[in-house]
Amino acid sequence: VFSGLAPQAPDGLLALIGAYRSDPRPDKLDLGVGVYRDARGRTPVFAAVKAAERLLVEGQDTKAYLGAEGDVGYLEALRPLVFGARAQADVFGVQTPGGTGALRLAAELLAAGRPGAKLFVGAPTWPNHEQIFEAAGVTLATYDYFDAASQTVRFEAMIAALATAAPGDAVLLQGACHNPTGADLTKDQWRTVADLVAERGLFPIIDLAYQGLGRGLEDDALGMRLILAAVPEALVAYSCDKNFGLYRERTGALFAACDHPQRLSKAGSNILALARANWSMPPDHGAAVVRTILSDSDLATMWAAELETMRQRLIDVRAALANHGPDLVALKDQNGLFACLPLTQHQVGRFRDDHAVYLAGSGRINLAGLTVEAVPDFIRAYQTLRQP
Ligand code: PLP
Ligand code: TYF
Repeated sequence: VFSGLAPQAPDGLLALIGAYRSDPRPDKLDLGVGVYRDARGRTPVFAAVKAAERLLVEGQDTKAYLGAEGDVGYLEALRPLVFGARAQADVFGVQTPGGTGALRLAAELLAAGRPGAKLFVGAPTWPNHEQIFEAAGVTLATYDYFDAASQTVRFEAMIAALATAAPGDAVLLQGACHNPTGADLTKDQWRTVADLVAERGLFPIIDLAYQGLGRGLEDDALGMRLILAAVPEALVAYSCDKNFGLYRERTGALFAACDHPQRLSKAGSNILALARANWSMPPDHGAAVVRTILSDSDLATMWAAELETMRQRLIDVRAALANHGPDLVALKDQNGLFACLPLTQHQVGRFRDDHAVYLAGSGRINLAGLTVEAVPDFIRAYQTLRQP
């Protein structure tokens, strides 16, 4: 068996962790993998998470199995956060190992429910999107999304590409804090996409992995809610790994929304069957932490304040970049951890070799790796590299 396998390249983003760690230069900057960092470069456990964990250590009286749907209280607690005031009877949820697990289930459900359908993904998008959907046998197509030179969403090209989709094709949309570009759709653009998706009978899959890190908890859900309001059925792949700082606890959820009860129940039973065939039951801890926080108003307030501090820090770094770099002004209107700089692979290599700045090969930077104080030096290096 093993000799029949082709060698596979390691994950380019995760490989940056090791490369950065083994660099001895003291002033090195890690702008690679998308984890939040505070101004001291740390990714601390939220105080609200620590408090919830203490409650769990004391109060949890069994480790017996839950069902394939995972922690039902967690799913109930997430619903108002994700869907707001929408009537929630028409949403089915299952806990998943991270947003990644949710995307994998979404991919398998799409392949099972609509064999041969194409999925339109943005160019660029998170590289794992392509791998996850292809691994489940889904055929991919792309829509243009972003132009790095002008730092703008290529909205007309996006709409033109989606207008070529056949009825029944699927489209993957990132709800907020677009990875890798930071460039989100405006409310009007979301409306236009919602109309188009509804009119052409496309099936939306929305990836919401950064709620609360962009414009705020409510605003970051707005685009997704506009899409859901426009279509008869959709999937939402959700992650709590960034907005609760739970990363390695692998805490996510897949939600299916449908205005037709029998169809929703069929989707739900298939999602549970796919979950059983993948991991049987999801890991408990992260979801238990989120449930504990969201069902305790003091802990929920504490969590929201911590998240808001993170969001503000990202805004401050964006403002500093926009102030110091004339060609980076657009970054202050973008959201979340990421921005995509117009750099070649060669320039990314020189950033690392000459300046000890680590970023993804695509030119993506994680803004949380910067401080406001480090911005002028960063911009100087960036401008040196960009000189012809
Ligand atoms: N979707 C996007 C756009 C992401 O950037 C990530 C990041 O990890 C995920 C999904 C998956 O999140 P998780 O770590 O919860 O699997
Ligand atoms: O894009 C990022 O950096 C985050 C973290 O295989 C990540 O989404 C990166 C690579 C990966 C899993 C998560």
